Amino acid sequence: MNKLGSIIILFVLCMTTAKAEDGSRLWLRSEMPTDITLSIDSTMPDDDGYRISGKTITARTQMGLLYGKYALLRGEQGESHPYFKYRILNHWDNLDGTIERGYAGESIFWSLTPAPSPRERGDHINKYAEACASVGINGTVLNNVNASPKMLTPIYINKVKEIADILRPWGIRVYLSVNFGSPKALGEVKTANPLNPQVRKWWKKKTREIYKLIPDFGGFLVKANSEGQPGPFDYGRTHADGANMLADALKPYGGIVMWRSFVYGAKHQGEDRVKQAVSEFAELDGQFRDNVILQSKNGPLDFQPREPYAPIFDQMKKTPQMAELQITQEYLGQSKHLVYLAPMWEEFFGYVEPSRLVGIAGVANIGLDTNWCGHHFSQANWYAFGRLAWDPTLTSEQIAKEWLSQTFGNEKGKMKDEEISTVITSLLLRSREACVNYMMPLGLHHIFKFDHHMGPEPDGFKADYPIEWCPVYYHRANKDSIGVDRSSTGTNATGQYREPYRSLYDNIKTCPEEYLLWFHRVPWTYRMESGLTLWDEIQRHYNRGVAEVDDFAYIWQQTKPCIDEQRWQEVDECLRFQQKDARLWRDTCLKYFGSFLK
Ligand code: GCW
Repeated sequence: MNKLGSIIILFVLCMTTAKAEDGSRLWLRSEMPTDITLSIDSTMPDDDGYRISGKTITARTQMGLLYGKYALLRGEQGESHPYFKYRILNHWDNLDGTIERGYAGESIFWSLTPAPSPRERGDHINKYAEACASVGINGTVLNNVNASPKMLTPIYINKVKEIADILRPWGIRVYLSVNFGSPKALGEVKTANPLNPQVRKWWKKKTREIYKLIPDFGGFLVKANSEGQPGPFDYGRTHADGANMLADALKPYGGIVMWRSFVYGAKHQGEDRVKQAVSEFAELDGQFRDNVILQSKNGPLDFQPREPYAPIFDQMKKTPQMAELQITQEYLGQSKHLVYLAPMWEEFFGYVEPSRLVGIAGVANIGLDTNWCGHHFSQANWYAFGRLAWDPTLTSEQIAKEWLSQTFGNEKGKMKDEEISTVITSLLLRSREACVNYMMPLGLHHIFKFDHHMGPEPDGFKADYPIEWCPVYYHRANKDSIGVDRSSTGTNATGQYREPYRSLYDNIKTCPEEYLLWFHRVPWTYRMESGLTLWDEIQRHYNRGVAEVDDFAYIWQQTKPCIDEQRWQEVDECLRFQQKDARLWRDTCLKYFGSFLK
């Protein structure tokens, strides 16, 4: 058959399978086989793992059987066990229904008055829970780390119970972010000093009240003395004093405290921001209770498209640690850009071995939008987070393929056209590097527009705000050079890393170019590996980023016959926006940086 003939047949095949789809079913569109055999084997390892042979699923627990069913659906055979004990979503949802850094509509849990109760939202929450369970997520923090003290009032604790009851059959425990100042803010004690007996008593009582309603409650997540949140420093106490007080209250029930290391501008104000977490926490290593876990963002700054790993993972030797990844794309085009994040997380695990962590937290990208995540392809990031939390050795490619076939394949998870599946997979895999290139190549960082973080503002400077919120602080471009000297001749941020990275990053000759301007201040005329000057290389990266997005848009055109109409259109619109936005990034940044070279 000639090529045209086969294209026509392919087209017809694809058309016959295309049905109206709006993304609301996520990756859960495949039919569960009816002839599955389930069996319990109490000799299996003591976790929620499973073994699949043909259509027989064996597990030690009921949850293992459930996880096994979804694994069977994605074509798995053999035995699999969860790598991390804690696989937790962090929702930055506010009690009025808004979501901090949420780009997919309002909260699925909370809403402004007249508030539908979680029970009325039950179907939705149930579907959410199924999606989480299908990839092995086993915990969820229901509210923003910038937490309202109201969260701990009886009316809200009752709502938490309703949500917990819906999530429980899916193996998902609820956790809450708590405001450290709660006892004082609620007017029940005059202080929130963690060593004050009244305060300690208040937290014990509150914790008892929660466990009475929710016996399997998971514990607390805390952002303290960071970005204006209250904390133990307010009373001259340490992070350990604060975390241990909460840990003591939770201990009798088996609960944990996840204490965040995302801090700057408090105790070490004026120090290079990327060094401050280690400065605040390293001296406390060994002082935390055993049910405290330190939760740190993957990079030392703030969820940038590319950051070196956070050296706090090297410095805390005795404290259990969790990594916090951001699924919602605050700095990666939000719900408008197609950026698949698994390659970024895979890169992180290449530096911070999963064996050093007890858990993974992911800042959720979920809201009430019909397709849950704003962009149809942002669903892939929710999926990938769960899969990596279960098994961090999975490759981005494998996860992309699984997600794609379940999300865009037929009801049996088969893509009609393997070639289309291959090109979309490669698009997904290229998308994060493309974003780095058109936004901030070669180690540039945080040159985002103020506050909302969508779009470029490399010249950003506002005298009224902390300097760490101003883009110019992060590149310091002038007529001679650009970048921040964080080597031993500068802020010595490199000194916080373990070897071999300390030496590798410290020396401009050995520092990987992708981190060059993060760690070094470099003359515009510096010769890069390519032989180009730094300035020419910067331009090349920005242009490459734009060309990549153009290619994604072109590829998407080719997929039209194989993708259902609504989703195809919506993705197409987003890609057109992304093309424009990539140009905006390139043109704004090159114009600004170029102005120093005139
Ligand atoms: O940089 C920031 C985000 C804030 C967020 C903070 C954090 C929840 O822009 O919106 O607050 O990180 O992680 O605490």
